[in-house]
Amino acid sequence: MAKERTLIIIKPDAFEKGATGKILDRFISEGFKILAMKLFRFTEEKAKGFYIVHKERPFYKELVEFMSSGPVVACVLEGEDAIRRVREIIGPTDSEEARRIAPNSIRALFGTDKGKNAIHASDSPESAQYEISFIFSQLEIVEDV
Ligand code: 3AN
Repeated sequence: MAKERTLIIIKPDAFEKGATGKILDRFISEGFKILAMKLFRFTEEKAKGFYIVHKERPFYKELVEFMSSGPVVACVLEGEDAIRRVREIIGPTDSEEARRIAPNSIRALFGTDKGKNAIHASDSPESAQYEISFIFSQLEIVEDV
């Protein structure tokens, strides 16, 4: 399996509860390299653009409002099979389900429900590419960590 890059976003709920350091530490201890990192707050417009694939979903408005409700921390992570492995570490979308079936996952440990679920991670190579370039410029990604 080749090295892959993926994007994570520590969502406003996890940032507010002070979980950022613990979440970053988890990915570092699982062997991922952080190639880029940014603390910022989405405007509603930017959150809409980031989540454009979900624009027809019933929860789109709620998702956009939540993601722009406070600061977030976004990172580019690199590692073998990173997209699949990071999705496994974050757990299922619904944090309550995560507590039942993946109790050590990040959403089980730090999320609340389906909406306030602590963390986003890219779900395919296409979405990783779109999401990384949505948030980071080439100069902000370190190539030789
Ligand atoms: P995931 O983030 O696990 O890939 P998706 O792609 O189904 O989940 O949904 C994208 C985001 O939309 C989720 N991270 C979650 O925050 C939000 N979301 C999904 N389902 C709901 C829902 N029923 N109510 C509110 N927000 C939701």
